[in-house]
Amino acid sequence: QENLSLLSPQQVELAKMLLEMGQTHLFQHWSEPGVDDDEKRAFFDQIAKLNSSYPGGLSAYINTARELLADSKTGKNPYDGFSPSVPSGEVLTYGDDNFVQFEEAGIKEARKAAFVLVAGGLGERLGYKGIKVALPRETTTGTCFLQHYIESILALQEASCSLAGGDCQAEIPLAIMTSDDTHLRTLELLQKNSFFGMKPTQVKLLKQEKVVCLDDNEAHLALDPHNKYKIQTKPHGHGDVHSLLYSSGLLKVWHDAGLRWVLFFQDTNGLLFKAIPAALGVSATKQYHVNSLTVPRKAKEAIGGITKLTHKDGRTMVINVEYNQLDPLLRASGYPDGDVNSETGYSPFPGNINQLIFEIGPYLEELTKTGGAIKEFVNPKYKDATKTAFKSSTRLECMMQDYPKTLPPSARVGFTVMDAWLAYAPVKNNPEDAAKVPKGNPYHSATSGEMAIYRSHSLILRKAGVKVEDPVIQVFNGQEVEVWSRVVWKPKWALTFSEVKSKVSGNCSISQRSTMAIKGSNIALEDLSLDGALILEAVDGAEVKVGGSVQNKGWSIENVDYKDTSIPEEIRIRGFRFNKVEQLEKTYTEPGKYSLTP
Ligand code: UGB
Repeated sequence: QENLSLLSPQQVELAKMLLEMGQTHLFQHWSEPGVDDDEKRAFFDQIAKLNSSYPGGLSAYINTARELLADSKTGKNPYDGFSPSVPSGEVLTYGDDNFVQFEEAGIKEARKAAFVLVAGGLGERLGYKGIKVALPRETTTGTCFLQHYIESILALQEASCSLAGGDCQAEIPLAIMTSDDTHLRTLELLQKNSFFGMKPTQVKLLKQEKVVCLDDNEAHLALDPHNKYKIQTKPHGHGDVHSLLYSSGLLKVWHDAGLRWVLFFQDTNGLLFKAIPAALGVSATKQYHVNSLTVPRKAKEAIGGITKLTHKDGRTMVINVEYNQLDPLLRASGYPDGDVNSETGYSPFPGNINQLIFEIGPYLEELTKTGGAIKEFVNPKYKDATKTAFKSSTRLECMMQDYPKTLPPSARVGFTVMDAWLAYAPVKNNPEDAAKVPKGNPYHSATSGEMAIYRSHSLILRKAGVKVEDPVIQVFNGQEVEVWSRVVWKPKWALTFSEVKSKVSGNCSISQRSTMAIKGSNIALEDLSLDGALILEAVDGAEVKVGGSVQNKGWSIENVDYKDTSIPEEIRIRGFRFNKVEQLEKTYTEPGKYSLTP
């Protein structure tokens, strides 16, 4: 009470709210006025920030927490009354006519799209000390994830504009959700590299705030163990992206500028942009309000399963059921074996890769009603079976893919299934945990993430008629992987299957031990036989035709151990590095027509 005189009228209001919400304990240890006054003001600055960054404020947070904690204590199943079944979606086969048509439709729509990268996570499972978007997507060129994403968006922009007759001024916006853990380093990475070719005004960073921690089932806010004038906070999850897009006004700006789609993606999926054109084409053709990109999922794989849920009262929804909930849900609903593979070798429930495409109009309309709040959950670790005390403080969490949970049945929610080799290669697990993944399930490691890039490029070239030799099996950091020819190309060389086909002709072949990096847009391969390493770079305006036999000692692959700290972390987490013995390297710096036939 005596301390109230320190506070501004707004701070007094916040203090009253906390007392009304049963949070008296926060003030019990406060010293008399005149002592720790700065700390007390800082406490209210923090409260004000926490209050304004949560839709509905702290009182809404505490009320929701009490409800969810009570449900958790009684063991209430969040899927009570719902029974799961396998949904049907748009299943695409890479390279067939249907796929090519969707790709073309997607490229056409791309100039009306905005991209949102969620990159606020620390990547605890990976354990890498830097930010994940700064990791090389592959080490043949060393291009990091963020650079690759930006170059892909710029290539889409150009392809979409040239399809529109070349007279369009579209600049596809990119928003990046960061957190205190990643914000500065993400900004620095962009600034140091001139935004990787994007206009700085095209990129917006939205920082998510953490949410308050809770000490018990009554939702008493937890104090920081090291500072009695500070509330302990923890990340709220990637679901924050919706409230941030709304509260920042960015979604409205995009809507008012005539944009039609918003595409969400995660920090480390190096294959994603291979799947974007077709997936966007599906959204546009089927007029989906929500389209979620999926891949066949191995049972128990740590990705959610897209599931049709039918309630006893007749309601249905198609939604992601998180990996730790799918098995118990199935067991409780007449599938005694739970989450198991079917005769296809995969779970019947397609895997969520958190690549979501929303139509902006209906999305903005919905957020205007909800303020961007989405369904949350709580996951307290109890001390014992009485569920009365926690081992450590807990907090509410939310996931971006839960957005459709509150949509009316009239919303058009669909999903698109693509091959995992084309669309999904995340880097989430550290080498030790990856090596323990059950045989046959994907490792989701830096090793598998990079090898998947080479496999995907090799398979695409095969589809386009190039003879790419079979892979060999090798073990890196305890993980058995297929090693294909190390083929990579910049997004501006080709985004779609039609583009790849238009740049490859005659009899081309690539041996397994080969490396090929294409870093220019106008490089055509004609009757090329490659056995070694070939690195090609060309400025826009240089038209290069490459053919004949290229043979050299090439780049060999050396094993490295993830525990060997003399090797940079970015490399040793892969378990291999390249020994660049010999290569043919050509750089074309002037516009003009060239032919390379060694
Ligand atoms: N992220 C944030 O931006 N902020 C946060 O507070 C937390 C994360 P994880 P997760 O595709 O493999 C998801 O930790 O949550 C960003 C889906 O829920 O890598 O365990 C973070 O930077 C799951 O259904 O993944 O699992 C990263 O970019 C499945 O689809 C992204 O959010 C799985 O991803 C994901 O965070 C998958």
